[in-house]
Amino acid sequence: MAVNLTPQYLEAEAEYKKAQTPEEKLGCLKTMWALVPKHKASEKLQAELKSKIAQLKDQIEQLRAHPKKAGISYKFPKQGAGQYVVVGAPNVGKSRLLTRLTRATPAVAAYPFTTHEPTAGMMEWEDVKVQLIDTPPITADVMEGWMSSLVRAADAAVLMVDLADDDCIFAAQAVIDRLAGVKTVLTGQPPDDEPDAPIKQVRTLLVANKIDADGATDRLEIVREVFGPRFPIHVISAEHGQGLEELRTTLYKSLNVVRVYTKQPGKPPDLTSPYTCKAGTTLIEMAALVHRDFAEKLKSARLWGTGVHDGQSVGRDHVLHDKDIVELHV
Ligand SMILES: Nc1nc2c(ncn2[C@@H]2O[C@H](COP(=O)(O)OP(=O)(O)OP(=O)(O)O)[C@@H](O)[C@H]2O)c(=O)[nH]1
Ligand SMILES: [Mg+2]
Repeated sequence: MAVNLTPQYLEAEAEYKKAQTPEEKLGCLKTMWALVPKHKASEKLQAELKSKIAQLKDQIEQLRAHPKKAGISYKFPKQGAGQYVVVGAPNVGKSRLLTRLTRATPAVAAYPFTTHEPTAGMMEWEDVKVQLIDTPPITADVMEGWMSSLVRAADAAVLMVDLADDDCIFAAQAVIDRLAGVKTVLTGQPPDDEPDAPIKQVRTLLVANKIDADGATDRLEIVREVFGPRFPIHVISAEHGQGLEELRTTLYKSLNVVRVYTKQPGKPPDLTSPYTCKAGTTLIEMAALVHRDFAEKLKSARLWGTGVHDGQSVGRDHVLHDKDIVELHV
């Protein structure tokens, strides 16, 4: 059944797309709501309009109640081995993922636009922690102004896709496009970091969620076809747990960091809390993480781990590997 939208509706929609302020947008949406044919074929469109109207009313109310919040931005100091920002269309399961992998408790609900503010949580993996940030949804029409800086500041992103949704490809592409519009490009394999580049490329893992849903395997095939060449894809059911333990490992490993343990001379190593450094970190760079004076004062170091004899003396430029144990002498 076709929706059969009237020319008046299409005109109102064109105005909506041009609208700049939340008030203008709300005005257009109300006109569209009045003009949308109310029958079975347009139910999905009606639901979308309703949720956009509710979201905008909310936004306008918040701006009125907290006028200073207009220029709001969120900063999450990095903690643990690295920071992922979780982005996606409405209702894809971003908040559910946080509740499954961390102790954070963002609201989860069966309707879109549940999350309005970011929430951070720490995910445990073996003896390290990785920081995850849940965010509000992004659509072609709606994206919080502070989202781009949050995404740019993260070490990497998770782009979540809803395998229960027939429109999941378009919804995910809208997220990619909106962020690209503010010079934040989600990419599977970014080039080496160029801190001053105007366009920021953010390493991204695509997480296809709700594999338990009816028809999910068919949609996954299309997701792989469209996005497979651009992003690594990991399949889960956040609700039921499928693929979550593997996801923990993938999230840690994709950060491309190594764990290094320290030991005092004559004592056993401290295996409880490793330092995490970028792969390729040298001994002297790691020593500076332990104490800023160590970079200057370091006289020698012994190492237990990959490619050395136990307790071998190593130089300042020795590159460290995962699970190396170092004894720093100052
Ligand atoms: N069947 C199924 N449902 C899921 C899965 N993950 C999440 N859901 C459901 O999807 C709905 C949306 O989940 P949320 O975590 O609130 O989604 P969100 O992406 O945070 O939504 P917004 O905050 O609106 O952007 C909830 O009803 C969840 O219970 C899943 O793996 N399978
Ligand atoms: Mg949410």
